[in-house]
Amino acid sequence: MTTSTVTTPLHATARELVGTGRGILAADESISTMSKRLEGAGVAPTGTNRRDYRELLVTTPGLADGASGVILCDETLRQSLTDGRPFPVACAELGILPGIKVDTGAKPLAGAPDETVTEGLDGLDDRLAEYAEMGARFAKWRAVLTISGTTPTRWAQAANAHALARYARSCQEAGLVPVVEPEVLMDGAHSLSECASITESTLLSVTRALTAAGVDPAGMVLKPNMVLPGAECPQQSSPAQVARATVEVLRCAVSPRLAGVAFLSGGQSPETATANLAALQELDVSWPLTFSFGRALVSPALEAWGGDPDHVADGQAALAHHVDANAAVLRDDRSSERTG
Ligand code: 5MM
Repeated sequence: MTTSTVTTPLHATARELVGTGRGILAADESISTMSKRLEGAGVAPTGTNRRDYRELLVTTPGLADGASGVILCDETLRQSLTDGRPFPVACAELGILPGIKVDTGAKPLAGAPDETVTEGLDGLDDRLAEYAEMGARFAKWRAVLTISGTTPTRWAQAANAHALARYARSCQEAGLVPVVEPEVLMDGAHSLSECASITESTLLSVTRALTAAGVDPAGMVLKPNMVLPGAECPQQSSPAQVARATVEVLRCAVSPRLAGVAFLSGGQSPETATANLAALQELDVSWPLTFSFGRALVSPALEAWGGDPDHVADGQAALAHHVDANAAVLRDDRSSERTG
């Protein structure tokens, strides 16, 4: 699977996700995370309200102009819009590739106090087959690494890389594009260079595991953190510094054949995430660099909606504003897609 240069349906889907001057909307919060966020906005955490909120997001007018795909969670993928269309069907009709989060969360890792390994491999092949049947075109799995005096340990990096690689290979065999998300959190007071060094060793470990698993880089998307100083670091960095540090790490740690890189926002404000994404476009790299933001896109929309049916349009306007702002800074690689 690794050496073919033939363009496959997986390559085409991956390029549609990341090579069309658009990005990915991450709306795959687990039931517990989404419930907490709804409660924070004064909305009751019911299945109906989670559904209404995701319907608001995916039916935002013009969303497909800036968003190539949307990541949903299992609950939403099985729900329907008020007009009766199942979410994956409606997304496809709206011009947005439906994706599905398939991990079952970060759980304590034996042998590594305070660290986690992301689980969800048990029964994964059967779930992927079902999701593909329901219309999902890509999948996502997130590993979480923390920077402290003692972490991440090599063991936590290796365990998470191994799981990401097994997940990615299973996705490709099921005909789904894997979005591989190893997130080094921005929590802490570490410097930009510490984040660079930890992100590099994390990505090298992921790349080695993907290669060992025979994952085709041209049929996958990498979803990493940008290289940033910790949120509590007194010395913050400019977008140009963040972009340079991020690209240096990517150049040494990931395959030049990746379909593309779609960054998570990781707790940055919407404005900072967009400014950093814009600075990244200025650098010469072999992959499209785009966004797969969650909070940096949806937080303003949730706040504007607040669970009030009369404010659906306000929520949609807030989402459209941030999706458009990010899409506007992207390079459009559609010409390379056409010439193949
Ligand atoms: C949307 O949040 C996703 C799911 O989180 P939980 O499973 O913990 O509820 C999360 O994986 C998200 O897709 C990424 O972290 C990117 O989101 P941000 O907000 O960092 O851009």
